[in-house]
Amino acid sequence: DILFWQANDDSQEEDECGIAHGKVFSEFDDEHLQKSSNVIEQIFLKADESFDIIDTLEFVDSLQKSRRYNRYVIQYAFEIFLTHHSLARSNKLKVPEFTDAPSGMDMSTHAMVPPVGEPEEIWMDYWRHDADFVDHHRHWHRVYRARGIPGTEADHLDRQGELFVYMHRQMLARYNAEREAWGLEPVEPWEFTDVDPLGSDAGDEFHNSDRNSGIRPRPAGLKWSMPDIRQFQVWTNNIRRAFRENIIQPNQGAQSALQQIRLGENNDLENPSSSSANWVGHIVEATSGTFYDNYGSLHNSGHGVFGQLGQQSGFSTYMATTAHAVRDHIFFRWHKFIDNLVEEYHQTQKTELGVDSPPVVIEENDIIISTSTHPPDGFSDWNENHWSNNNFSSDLIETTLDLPQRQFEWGKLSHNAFNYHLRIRRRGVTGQELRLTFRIFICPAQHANDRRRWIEMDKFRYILGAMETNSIITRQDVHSSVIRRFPQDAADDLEVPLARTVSGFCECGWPYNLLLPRGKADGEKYLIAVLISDNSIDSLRIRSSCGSLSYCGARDNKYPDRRQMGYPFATPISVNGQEMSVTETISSLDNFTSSAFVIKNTDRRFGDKTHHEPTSHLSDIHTDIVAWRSRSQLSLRISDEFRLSSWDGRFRLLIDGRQIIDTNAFAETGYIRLRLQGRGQGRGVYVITGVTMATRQGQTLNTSGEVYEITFNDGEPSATIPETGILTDPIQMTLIPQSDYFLTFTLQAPGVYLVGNGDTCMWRIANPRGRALDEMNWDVDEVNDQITHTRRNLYVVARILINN
Ligand SMILES: [Cu+2]
Repeated sequence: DILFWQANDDSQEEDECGIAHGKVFSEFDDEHLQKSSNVIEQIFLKADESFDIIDTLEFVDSLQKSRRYNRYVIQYAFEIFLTHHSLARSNKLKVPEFTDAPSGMDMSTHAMVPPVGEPEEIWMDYWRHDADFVDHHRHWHRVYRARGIPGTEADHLDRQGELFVYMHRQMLARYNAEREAWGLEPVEPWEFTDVDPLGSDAGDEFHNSDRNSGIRPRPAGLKWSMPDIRQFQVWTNNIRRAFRENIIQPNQGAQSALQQIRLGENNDLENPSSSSANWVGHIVEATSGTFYDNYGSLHNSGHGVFGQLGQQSGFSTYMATTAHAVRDHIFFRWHKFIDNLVEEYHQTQKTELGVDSPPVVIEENDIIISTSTHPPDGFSDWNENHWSNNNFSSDLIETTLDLPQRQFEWGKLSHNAFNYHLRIRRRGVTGQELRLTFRIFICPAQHANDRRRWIEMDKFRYILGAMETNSIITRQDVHSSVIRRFPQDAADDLEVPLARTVSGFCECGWPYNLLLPRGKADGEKYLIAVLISDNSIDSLRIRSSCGSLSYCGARDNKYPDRRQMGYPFATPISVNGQEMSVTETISSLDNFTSSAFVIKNTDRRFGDKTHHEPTSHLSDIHTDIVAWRSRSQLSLRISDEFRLSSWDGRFRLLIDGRQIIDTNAFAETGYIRLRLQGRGQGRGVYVITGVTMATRQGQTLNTSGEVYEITFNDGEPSATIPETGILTDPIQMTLIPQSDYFLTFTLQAPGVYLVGNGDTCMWRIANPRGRALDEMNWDVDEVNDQITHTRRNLYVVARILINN
């Protein structure tokens, strides 16, 4: 209950930690972070003192009900407690997942258009809004909280700065792979003076949910303020100077222990937490406040600027919170800027691959990616000192893009289960056990020489016995080190003796369903690369049996891989001192190889319409417009009051066919009537004109077939609609269940408030599960008189569409 508690208080009064009650708490806001620390400490203190979980929960509950603190702060602090405190872990408490199924609004109210014609940014929405992906990012920031965890000494976890950079860099690699499959350009870095023409909108289902109150769509076309731009330029220049001079300056007057940090000096594998890569991450994210004077809080503050763009006080956009930031395409542009900045430093470094190689050989024919759990016949045939057969190829791996499965999703990508079959042979004589680290990556084939396009897929330890000359290894996708693993899959993992269950970090990791990029409808060529390194140097030891080793480390442990994160692609590569491209490196090393395979996607979201251009048959009025674009101008939460839409013009309202259950009544009478209701500006009436109704054309935003003109008061083409609502003249048409309709009209009032009634029908903007509002209790009898037996039969989930 604590995490879902609604204060029903959106007041802008300050609470005791100085954040207004109705305000969305932002982990990217340095002030908010510091203020939340006090609440986190109170909860940790209570848990430490009582060591009683019930006491602690009651304490949090009373703290929340006392309303001394902003509810989001309490919820955030409580999540930190669940993630990090041993009392929560030993009681197997964890942050619950939001697993609600999508409501009936999903696709149709999101007004999705099939991906045809020129690629559009919105085609990627299924990926950005994937609930498991959103959770991954949110949970990572709970585990790796900037400003540290009470009871631990440092203000950050082991190698947090480095992991921050690496985890987000991998998100970008995957994002670009996904974009490319749609024909979209790779993500552009944000520049401070840019203006985003698109904005961002998570849709009605998201914004109608009480859970997201306080969060608003990000408007298009807004600029950063000049003071912000100047401030960010100063910070960026100071960071560049630190890279150039190899010195990071702490704040003036920092404790004496904090000297300036010399970059480029501490890159030895014995002490990776003091590596330059880690320090660079710390100052860019601003994990700790120690360097704030010179470098600010570059990454976090950027989130803050986007979070406040065009918002009234008390509201913010997705970017303000780690729980939702990835929904906004601007997140990736911002992170591309951050990543490019860090890359400026990485460019000055080298990763030497000619040394430390274990004496093993793996070649192109020794890697298969396959849907079968067994390697093909002959794969293991061995002839004294070499493999007998080399004619193997990988299977075609299929992905599917389907309808949404969880709340706020726009689609769901998944892939066939697959396995890696690998074979290695020893170079030289037997007699010594070899401890090896396998690292598996994929990359769109055409980008093989762009280090930052390689996607980590797996990393595991393997021991080649002292007398073994060769070995076959099969590894399942569900055991991947990057994913958040399903507990039931831990048991048969190769590494079970090395794993241990540490709750708390189990929720951390890349979602399994997104392990593979989508690929193209007609197949897309990828490379899979395997690098085998020396585990006695890497020290890949203990791992959590469920959380992701690559992204979450292991609780209470050092990060379990001493190599620079992203190894071997973290920096430019050299082999025996000579700089080489990725493909040159692969062909020059025995312990590094690649092989091709194909990913092919089926899009099931639009039935067979995916590959057809929509015929532009639409538009009863605007024949020059080929499609309607959805806008959520009315997606403001309207659960308990009227809200101003601030729009006028021509609109289109969807009548969702799945909500039309029983049309016997229509068939009997042969006509329908619509009831229109709402409130004009200043609680007045509003005027509506040019009203038509027609069948929706497939899943498009167009209409087809007969257009029914709708009149009022015995033939008037327009109507003045009072707050109490009016009915249209009878319309001679029959509604067919499962068939969608559009009501199209011109709204002449500049701004109108709309609200509906849960029981009957008509204009409805609120939550489709229905919440009748007392003050709006319609005269049901009157409605029943007019539209016999239609209660609950016709149900309009309103998505107002505006032409564009
Ligand atoms: Cu992040």
